[in-house]
Amino acid sequence: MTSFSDSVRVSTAVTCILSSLVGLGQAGPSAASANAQIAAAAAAQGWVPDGYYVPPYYPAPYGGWVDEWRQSYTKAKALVDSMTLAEKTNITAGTGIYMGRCAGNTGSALRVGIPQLCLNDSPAGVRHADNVTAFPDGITVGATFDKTLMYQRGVAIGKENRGKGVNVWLGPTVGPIGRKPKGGRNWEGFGADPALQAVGARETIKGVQEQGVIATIKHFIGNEQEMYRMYNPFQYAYSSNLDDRTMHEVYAWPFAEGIHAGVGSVMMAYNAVNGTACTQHPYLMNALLKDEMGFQGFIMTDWLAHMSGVASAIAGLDMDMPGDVQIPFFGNSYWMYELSRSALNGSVPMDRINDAATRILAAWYKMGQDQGFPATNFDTNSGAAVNQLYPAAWPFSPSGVTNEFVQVQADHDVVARQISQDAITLLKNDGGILPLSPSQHIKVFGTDAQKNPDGINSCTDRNCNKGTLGQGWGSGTVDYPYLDDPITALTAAASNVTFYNTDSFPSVGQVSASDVAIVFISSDAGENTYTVEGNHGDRDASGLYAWHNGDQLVQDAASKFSNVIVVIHTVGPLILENWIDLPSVKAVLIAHLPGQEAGTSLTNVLYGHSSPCGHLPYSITKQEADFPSSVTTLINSEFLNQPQDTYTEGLYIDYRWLNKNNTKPRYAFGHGLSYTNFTFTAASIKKITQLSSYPPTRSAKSGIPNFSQAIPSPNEAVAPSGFNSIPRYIYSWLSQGDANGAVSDGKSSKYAYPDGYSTSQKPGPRSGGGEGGNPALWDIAYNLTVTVQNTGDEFAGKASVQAYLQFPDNIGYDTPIIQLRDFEKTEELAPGETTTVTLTLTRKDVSVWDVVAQDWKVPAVDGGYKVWIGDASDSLSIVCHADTLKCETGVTGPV
Ligand SMILES: *[C@@H]1O[C@H](CO)[C@@H](O)[C@H](O)[C@H]1NC(C)=O
Ligand SMILES: *[C@@H]1O[C@H](CO)[C@@H](O)[C@H](O)[C@H]1NC(C)=O
Ligand SMILES: *[C@@H]1O[C@H](CO)[C@@H](O)[C@H](O)[C@H]1NC(C)=O
Ligand SMILES: *[C@@H]1O[C@H](CO)[C@@H](O)[C@H](O)[C@H]1NC(C)=O
Ligand SMILES: *[C@@H]1O[C@H](CO)[C@@H](O)[C@H](O)[C@H]1NC(C)=O
Ligand SMILES: *[C@@H]1O[C@H](CO)[C@@H](O)[C@H](O)[C@H]1NC(C)=O
Ligand SMILES: *[C@@H]1O[C@H](CO)[C@@H](O)[C@H](O)[C@H]1NC(C)=O
Ligand SMILES: *[C@@H]1O[C@H](CO)[C@@H](O)[C@H](O)[C@H]1NC(C)=O
Ligand SMILES: CC(=O)N[C@H]1CO[C@H](CO)[C@@H](O)[C@@H]1O
Repeated sequence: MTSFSDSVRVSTAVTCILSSLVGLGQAGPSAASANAQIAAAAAAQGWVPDGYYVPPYYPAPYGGWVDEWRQSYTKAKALVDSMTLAEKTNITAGTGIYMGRCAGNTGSALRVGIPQLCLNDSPAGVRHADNVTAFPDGITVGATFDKTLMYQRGVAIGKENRGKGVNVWLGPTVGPIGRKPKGGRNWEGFGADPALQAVGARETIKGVQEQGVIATIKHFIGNEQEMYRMYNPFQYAYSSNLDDRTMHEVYAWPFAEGIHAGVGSVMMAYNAVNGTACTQHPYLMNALLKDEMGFQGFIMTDWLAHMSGVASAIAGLDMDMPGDVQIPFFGNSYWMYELSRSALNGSVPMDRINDAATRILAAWYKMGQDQGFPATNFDTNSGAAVNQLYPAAWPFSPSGVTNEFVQVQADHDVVARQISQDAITLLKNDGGILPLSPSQHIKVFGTDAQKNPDGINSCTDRNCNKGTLGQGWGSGTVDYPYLDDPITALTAAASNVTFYNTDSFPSVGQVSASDVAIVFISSDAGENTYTVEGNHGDRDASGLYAWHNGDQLVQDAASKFSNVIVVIHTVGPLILENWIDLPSVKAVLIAHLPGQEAGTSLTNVLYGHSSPCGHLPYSITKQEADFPSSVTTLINSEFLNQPQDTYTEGLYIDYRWLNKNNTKPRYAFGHGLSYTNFTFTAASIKKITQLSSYPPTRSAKSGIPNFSQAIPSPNEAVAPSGFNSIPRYIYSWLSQGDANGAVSDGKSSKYAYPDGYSTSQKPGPRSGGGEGGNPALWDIAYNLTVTVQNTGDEFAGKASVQAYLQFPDNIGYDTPIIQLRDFEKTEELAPGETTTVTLTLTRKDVSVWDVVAQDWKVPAVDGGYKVWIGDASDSLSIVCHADTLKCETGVTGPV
């Protein structure tokens, strides 16, 4: 087992597979339909609560009717028209896990110039690669509330992926949105708010795709916890049950924004929604993504989440990743050769396959990948220069060059460090203890202050919490090129530092009143692939308390020192009540997940080279139970039944819930202190577009491709004679006998299509019409400006300006009291310096989803909307009125 044992990466991968294999299932065509039936059974069995159902929606809408994509579609369709059936089905699926250099590798169509496409994680950079940057995680980026930094990180991530030859980058993550504070992968995304996620996704996608790399917005949708997210033959994935309005106004909102930004691909989640697996969900793919949101790119599965052949194809799936059935390594697939069979037997209409192939190639053309795109030059399966090329073909894999060690970091450490620094969120600073002076004597406590002594990458996919916590764990990670840890930076910044590398409070001898203790604590989470210290991805064991007895460490330090500063590296909210009010706990900073730049970014803030300017991308409550049990409870497995995760809290996640329930958090969403003070004055609101109740009528789809329906000759699916295949590699070919047999199957029997199945293309819903939805939804309705001044006299700093919308009363819709709609970060303002910030509200921002009309409705045109402006959701001192177009300053906020 050389290739497996000499590579850390592959051995992890094996762990990953093993965990997905918790049981064994059969592969091949019978399994395909069996799985589809199983999924359908969930609803039929009555496991899904009353009222939740999957509306049929067929056929899969074609792409190609949006102007921005027209040229790419024309090229793509022309190419697809010249391809054989086996070429088309080769590019719509992967060749099998560990059957190529990247996390996913599509089949090629070299005859017509289409290479294999490399699909690779992670939302924070290039996973399993050398000479790359380990960028700060999404939650850290969200905490900057800085659109420019979000964009610049996207640019850098795009450049690194391009430099390594990654065609399709598997990010950004906006689902999970962060509904459950204990959810395992919330840190991959930008924070527990649809607008914050939407802006994070949009800016990231722009930055990445401008480099010619296809971005993938994921995971659609309802993957709000890690445990029981995946189907296996013994266990159903949980079903996220959510109503139409909650879907539109909360969970789909960031996806719509990403699609509006032109994202090239969408990844479907592992779990089910309303009882049906996302990867074969006709309403999610055909209705929401492709028709209503006008998505023009391609939809892929999450890894090993493919459940069925025909059912997933007609439900709108375009790409099966990494190509295998749920049990990999045997060379079995629901697509590839089975999709060729399904085409020949007539079960998957040929125009569906033409559309899927065209969507993939259109994205490829749109990013300019037909010209000068670098070939993949690294290998996620091995760090060696030469190794087995197809580890899953062991022991038959040929060897070859696996890594060329291309250096792609450039100066990306600069933006990475800036983000880590600007994310640092100062929660408390009693007596102005911060910033410190270099001459102060510092005692540092906690193993989180120093990098993992076993090696920064010693835990594969960061599946341990040892040393400085710079990233969560799982597929959302990047191997560190280095880790600038806090203790190194502190030692460099201060003249007298003593480090106690322990999480149990040590004997410290005599402490003087002026001594400062800095205590490092952490809380980790990640993907369900790994269990870390009893946490199964989600924080099910630790709950919302610091790991490694960190809360005790703080209390012990506070009993000895009168000046305690707490630095927290965390994936999300923690309960701080055990120590937050202790008089000696003077300052608390959340440094989030800083990636490789954990040290200097922190000391720059601690020593006042920069004022902290991060803001909380979630609320920190006093107790977990301040949220409803629907979000505090992690769904458990159910023997033989499908676990149900029903979103009874509806629109009311995070601060929306707390405000509705009049519960004061410890620190509100958006909170973050500075070393200086800012005033917000001279606010104004201007009406930009006169709205109507509903958006103007969408235009009809024009110029949609005329895809051929004709079933090709069976010969198009047969391998050329003498083709030398790699064992267990997944190909799109059938034997001549099977190909001929498929044609006769199609004549003698018919696939049992679901109710509501149809093959005639529809005009599309009234709420659609462009990428993301009706283009008028992005019309600017109101502009607001506010003057920001740094009124301090010592420190420069950046101000966060946040705009929260309050709908008018009596509109007939229950709406959250306030909802974040836009935000801006100022440049660094010197003491006394002033700037003007503009915020915008689009038509969509002032709309609710009308479930009856199935459209976005402005419930009170020119009505009494209030736009609250401030620097946190509970610090809103300006209100602007959409009806009178006047603003007031110095007011008391709404919550
Ligand atoms: C889930 O069921 C609700 C009905 O309660 C329906 O409105 C919604 O569209 C369904 N969502 C999906 C994605 O099927
Ligand atoms: C499918 O892709 C594989 C991998 O690149 C390649 O070997 C094979 O020839 C392709 N099949 C067709 C029909 O082009
Ligand atoms: C066509 O092939 C697919 C894939 O094997 C299978 O699921 C489907 O039932 C077949 N249809 C017919 C009519 O035989
Ligand atoms: C560092 O500070 C400690 C007190 O905290 C003091 O005892 C020690 O002498 C100092 N070391 C130096 C080199 O100044
Ligand atoms: C509000 O929160 C309190 C305290 O957690 C709880 O007892 C109460 O049931 C909540 N009210 C609502 C309407 O959810
Ligand atoms: C900011 O203003 C508040 C109240 O006006 C004041 O108490 C505080 O000291 C000021 N902080 C700074 C850093 O200037
Ligand atoms: C669409 O293609 C079919 C053949 O596949 C052809 O008969 C028909 O005229 C075409 N329609 C248009 C509008 O090009
Ligand atoms: C509204 O604000 C946007 C964003 O700053 C700006 O591009 C636009 O020109 C403004 N429109 C008007 C009429 O001021
Ligand atoms: C310039 C540079 O950092 N090169 C590194 C690329 O990755 C290899 C393998 O990790 C290192 O050995 C090189 O030092």
